[in-house]
Amino acid sequence: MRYIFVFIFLLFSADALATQYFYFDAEDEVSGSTLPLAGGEPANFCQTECGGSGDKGTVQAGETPNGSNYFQWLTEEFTGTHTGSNNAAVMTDSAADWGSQTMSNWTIMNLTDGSSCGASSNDTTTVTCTLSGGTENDWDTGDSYVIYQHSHYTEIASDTMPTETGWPITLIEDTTYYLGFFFNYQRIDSVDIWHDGSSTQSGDKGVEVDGSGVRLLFSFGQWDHMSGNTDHKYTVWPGVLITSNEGVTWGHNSSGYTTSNPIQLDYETWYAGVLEFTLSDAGAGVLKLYVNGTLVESHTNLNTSTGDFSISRLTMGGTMAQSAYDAPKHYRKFDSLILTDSLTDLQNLGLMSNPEISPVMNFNILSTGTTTIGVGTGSTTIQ
Ligand SMILES: [Ca+2]
Ligand SMILES: [Ca+2]
Ligand SMILES: [Ca+2]
Repeated sequence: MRYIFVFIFLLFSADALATQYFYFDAEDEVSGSTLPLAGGEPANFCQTECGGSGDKGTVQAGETPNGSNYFQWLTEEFTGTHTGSNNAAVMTDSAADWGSQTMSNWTIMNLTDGSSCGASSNDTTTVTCTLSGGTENDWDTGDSYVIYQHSHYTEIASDTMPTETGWPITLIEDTTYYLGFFFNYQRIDSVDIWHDGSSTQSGDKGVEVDGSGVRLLFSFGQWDHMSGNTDHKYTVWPGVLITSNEGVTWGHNSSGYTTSNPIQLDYETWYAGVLEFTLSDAGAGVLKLYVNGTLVESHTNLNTSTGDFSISRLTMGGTMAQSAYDAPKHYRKFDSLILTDSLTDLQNLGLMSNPEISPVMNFNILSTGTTTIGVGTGSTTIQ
């Protein structure tokens, strides 16, 4: 892996040099390994330890815009039949093996009855929740079910985990920062991950920059602030979620994209995503979203912070496909996750261009002059 934390601004001549606050490209991890936790690592991916559920993220080798490794989550989906008695409130599947899963809020659908609910508890073979919306709202012997994962909430460099060197990061008001990454959502058996069409909101929280006074989102799926997606497509959008500017999403407004014409993305395809932002509690904040270097959405004069400009973590995999929370099992791949103040870093990493057309084979081309700590063993020296 490569983790980079930078605390020192170096000055050569009159040039202020870039600061990479965090960078992870998975190159030094063993394929198949679980994303690292605290304990000898300068950063962690804190998932079930931080209230997340589902299988943990793993490093994988394969086709990626950056080097030969990427990291991914494989979400869960369970199907079967109720093997308990008729008119039961608790669903039982004696063939199930859910001992290691905590299904809090996971969606359970009784496909026979037409009812559904969010799980309140489960053990190895049973799930408890209160069915509604169906003909009987209970479980009869032989009723078929499907269970969808609610989230895979993951904190990167959580301040709740021990020995997290370098976090929280204190950012500077009115300074431009960039969160960038490659992403690729891969379906299984060509089953679309999110709903499409009109009025079928189906959105992920996505990747976030979080602190006590900051919460900025790069979200995925379909969102009712914009027109529904074309069949087999999804879209992305930025958002601000803080108390003084709560729950703000808008709609695409740049490069020909509009609320009625949102950018349409394909599954099984790598994209470069960038969230450009400045923090302000005086109405001077900026939030911009780019896909493959194309500005899709741009907003200014925002309150993007409550006045606390520190970033305590990046998060990934909050709620999926809300509000039905019914995303079928799928892969979600990422690479080159970076938080930087340098547009040059993004350009060098290929995060401002189309990775399917011009893949970046050189993954060690961050901008020069930085001081780094916490670089994983085996990493090539950063220039
Ligand atoms: Ca990589
Ligand atoms: Ca019944
Ligand atoms: Ca569809």
